[in-house]
Amino acid sequence: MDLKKGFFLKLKSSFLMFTFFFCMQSGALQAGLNLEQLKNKELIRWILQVEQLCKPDCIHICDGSDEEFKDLTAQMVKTNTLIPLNGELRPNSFLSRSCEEDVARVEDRTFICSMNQRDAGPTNNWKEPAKMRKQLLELFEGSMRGRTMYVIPFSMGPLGSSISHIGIQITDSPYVVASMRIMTRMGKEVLNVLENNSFIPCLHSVGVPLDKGMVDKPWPCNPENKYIVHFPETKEIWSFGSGYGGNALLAKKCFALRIASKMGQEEGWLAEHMLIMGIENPQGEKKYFAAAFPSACGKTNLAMLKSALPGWKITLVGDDIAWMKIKEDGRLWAINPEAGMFGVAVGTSYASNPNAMDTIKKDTIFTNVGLTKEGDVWWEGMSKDTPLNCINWLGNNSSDCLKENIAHANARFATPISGCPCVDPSFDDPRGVPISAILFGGRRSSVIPLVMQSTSWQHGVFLGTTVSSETTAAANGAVGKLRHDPFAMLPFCGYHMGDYFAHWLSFSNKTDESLLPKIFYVNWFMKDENSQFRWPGFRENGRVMKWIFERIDLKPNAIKTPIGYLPDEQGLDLTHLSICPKNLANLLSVDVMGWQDEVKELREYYKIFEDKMPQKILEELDALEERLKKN
Ligand code: SAT
Ligand code: MN
Repeated sequence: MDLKKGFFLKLKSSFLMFTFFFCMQSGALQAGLNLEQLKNKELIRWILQVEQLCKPDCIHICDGSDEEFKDLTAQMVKTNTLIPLNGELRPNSFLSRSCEEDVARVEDRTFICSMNQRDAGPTNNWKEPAKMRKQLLELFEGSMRGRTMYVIPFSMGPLGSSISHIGIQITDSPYVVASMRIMTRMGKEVLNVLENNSFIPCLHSVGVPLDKGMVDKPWPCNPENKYIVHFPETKEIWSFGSGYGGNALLAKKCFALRIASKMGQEEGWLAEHMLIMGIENPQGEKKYFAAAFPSACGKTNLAMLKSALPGWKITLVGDDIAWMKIKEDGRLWAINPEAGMFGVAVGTSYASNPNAMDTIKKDTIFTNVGLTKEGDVWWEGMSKDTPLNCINWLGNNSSDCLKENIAHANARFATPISGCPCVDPSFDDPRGVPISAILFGGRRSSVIPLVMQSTSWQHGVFLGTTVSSETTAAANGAVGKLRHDPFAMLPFCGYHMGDYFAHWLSFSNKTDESLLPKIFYVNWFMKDENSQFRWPGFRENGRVMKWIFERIDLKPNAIKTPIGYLPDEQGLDLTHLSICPKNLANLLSVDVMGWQDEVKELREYYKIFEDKMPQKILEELDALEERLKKN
């Protein structure tokens, strides 16, 4: 890591020791690890430089222990940042209510500060790195006054995996520390692995210094000055002003997607916005699928599906992010870099996702959901009736404020994957799992059929570029607006999206194409004239998974159409499913006019990528247009 390019000065070791003793003398270091136990000089330097800049009252280096989590959460209960839930109903679980202006990712405040604007591409906000650094330095100057500065060592992926990487987040938010303990493999063991290896520095401040006499808020944040900034060349993350989700838990979208996608491009691997699931047929044969859907489109539900088809078993490796690499056997292997799920609460129920409901029975931090009078949580869609006298996410009694929702639409639960009843036995395997199928999907009320298969890797990559979806509450802004979201990576690709498409195409040169996963496109969200979903969804999606599973085994249960392979008449297992024939026909046919409009729309959209748009993708578009004409 070349810190000189940033604001960091190389400090002499004598100065380091002086600062260290100074902290000790003044009682600035709290329990946890101390600087002397850190072996990585680069890390010690960085910690002290950040301390000089942000001027916290004390430093706490997290060891990741249960005691530490207990102390932290007890302290946050005292400051009203956390509300402990009824221990009999939901042991070791807490509710947090964010500030009203800090409820989702802020895409318009998210920047990719590459040296050249062209490298950030047309889909990212950009600012000259030197200017952005200057601005950030001013903001971070003294930003942690009156607060504790936490140092969080974390591993993305199983410790010791050749696909894993280490990050260090510095933050002044204890809520972020507790959440990172759930979401990542965090603590002492990570430092042992780190030794003198490199790490991704992730600096975060809520941006609210506490001067003498000031009383802290339960959820401090700085809505006027939010900055989520990535420096892809120096691999640094700086986040200021927000305490929520992907803005503040920097391991997640900032590191595991934006920075890691750039690392993947440089080093020949993939960092993707994808769930990873195991799927076993009644004969006990098992495969792994990865699936990309935009935020809040049901990745968590699909990743732990209880299939409606008897004997089919689905197991969870990851619900949001996959890191994938070609191994010596020529196949694409994946790990889930995360250790927890940050799932959408609203709509989660025993009907939609029983495994998630069982996972969040304990050890969970809920944010922006309702609080029942029994001290439990509630949100819209959890059960049919709203509980009486529920306190909504704003802290108001729901019977006094009938117009307000109980939970915010982007309310979340942070919960450990290890607590999920259907966690895959290979979840923690450093080797990862071999991927047989890649699925793309979005929220599309028309045109895109229930399921289709690409005819080649190149055609599959083309399908990835065509993903568009109706926007959700996961990011600030309008909900339900159709937008292009290639590979479900629009807000998460850390470099030029045209180069990203080319990177995907290059995988067919890295190995024998027959060893690469087969690529599919699914859409559960097609609607009829009355805005009712044509496909029942949820457990019935297991039927689509079965078709995909069998296609990988080359079962000839498909017909070739201009858009790709679709299930033939016997293709989809519809045993005991009641669905009207008209709906089924719509779900499994080619809407030629709709696709012709889609082609026109894509041709326009691709123009934003200028000469970085790979020729092979344009050829796929031309070929699709030709096939549609002949139909
Ligand atoms: O980015 S978050 O983790 O806050 C939520 C999402 O977009 O999936
Ligand atoms: Mn996501």
